[in-house]
Amino acid sequence: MRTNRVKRLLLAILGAGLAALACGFAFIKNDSTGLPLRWPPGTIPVRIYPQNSNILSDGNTQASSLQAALQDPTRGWNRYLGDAQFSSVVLGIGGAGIDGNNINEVFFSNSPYGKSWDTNTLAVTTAWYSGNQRIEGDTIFNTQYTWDSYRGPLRSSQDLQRVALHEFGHNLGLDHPDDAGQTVIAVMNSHVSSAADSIQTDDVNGAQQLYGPPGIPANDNFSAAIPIVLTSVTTAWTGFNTNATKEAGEPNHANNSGGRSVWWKWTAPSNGTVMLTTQGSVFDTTLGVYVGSSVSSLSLIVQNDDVQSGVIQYSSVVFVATAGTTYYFAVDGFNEADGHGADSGGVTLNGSFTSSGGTTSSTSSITTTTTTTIPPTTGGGGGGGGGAIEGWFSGALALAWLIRWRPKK
Ligand SMILES: [Ca+2]
Ligand SMILES: [Ca+2]
Ligand SMILES: [Ca+2]
Ligand SMILES: [Zn+2]
Repeated sequence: MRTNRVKRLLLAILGAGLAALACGFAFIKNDSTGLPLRWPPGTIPVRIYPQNSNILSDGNTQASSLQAALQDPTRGWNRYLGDAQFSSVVLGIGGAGIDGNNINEVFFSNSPYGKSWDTNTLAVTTAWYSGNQRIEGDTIFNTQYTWDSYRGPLRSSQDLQRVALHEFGHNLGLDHPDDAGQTVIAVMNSHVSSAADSIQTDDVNGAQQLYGPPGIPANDNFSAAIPIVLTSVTTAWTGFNTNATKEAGEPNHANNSGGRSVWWKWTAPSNGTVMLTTQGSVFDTTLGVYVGSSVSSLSLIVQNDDVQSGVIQYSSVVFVATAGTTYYFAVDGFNEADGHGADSGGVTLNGSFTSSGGTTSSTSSITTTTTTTIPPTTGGGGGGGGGAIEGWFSGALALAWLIRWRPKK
């Protein structure tokens, strides 16, 4: 479901970063749905306005260093993204962007959109979104700092490419893992550091939850459903529906056209009750449970779109299983018919099974139950904790921006 256009501001802060162990990328989320924001599949256009054309320490210009952070085949974000790619053009030196014009612009300024820079802020990225979808992200670099381009330990001048990797990660929808209570080495941590001069594993994992890894998932087709074991213990299976497809004859799941379904299959070890949810998936899912031997001749057992319509957008079903019967579980993304197809990204499917003891299929009839409504135990998004968003709004600049952080239609 779409809601109002909203903007947030993300800051890159100058200072020493923390490096330790753990895992946990974080996302910029839609507060209403608890789900991450991301660009729709396809091209993410970016306009770059360099400050100058000087040759920097690593041989780059500002323009080529910024472009490398977006799309260099060994250093940029693009190589990790399964269904979206930055595409940049370099425009006039000294040019500036416009806030709220639905165009992604990268430029340098001593007063970003008329505001004063907060102390120690290197750069900002705006985060306009609508529903769960990013619609604009401008990145502005602080001209009060001297910008160079280099790897390794931090120097007195700032490493443009390192800060750009961070800011463009915000553009993709990533938040600060350290602000979310995580202790990982990541270019997305809130402070620039010597520990991460390039995209790190945690950064990649976060980006791929949103945009998937390159390629098509192995369980795209019904016939390639991944067999799973579910006895009595609550179990979770993960994957991606990025670049998945809808097959000819495939039913709509939860009465939505979808279009990026992935499949699992499970044979009931005994009679009993199964509960499935897609909680932890990073997008608005649909879920269907079927029996049948081909994708075009399935019998529906139970299906669900949202636990709470438009608010808690993961899916949850309960059904009574018969010993020896094979059930097919389809997870698809909700399709808003906005031209972007079904939502996609990291999928989590959780299952629990309560055996009623019988192992004899004394009846061939299948009992269905209605879907359940389960209160969320978290915001519903994967990775990272909540509460980080307010962390961006410290200091004078942030307060100024906070006033501008308004729904706009
Ligand atoms: Ca803009
Ligand atoms: Ca499929
Ligand atoms: Ca849903
Ligand atoms: Zn940041």
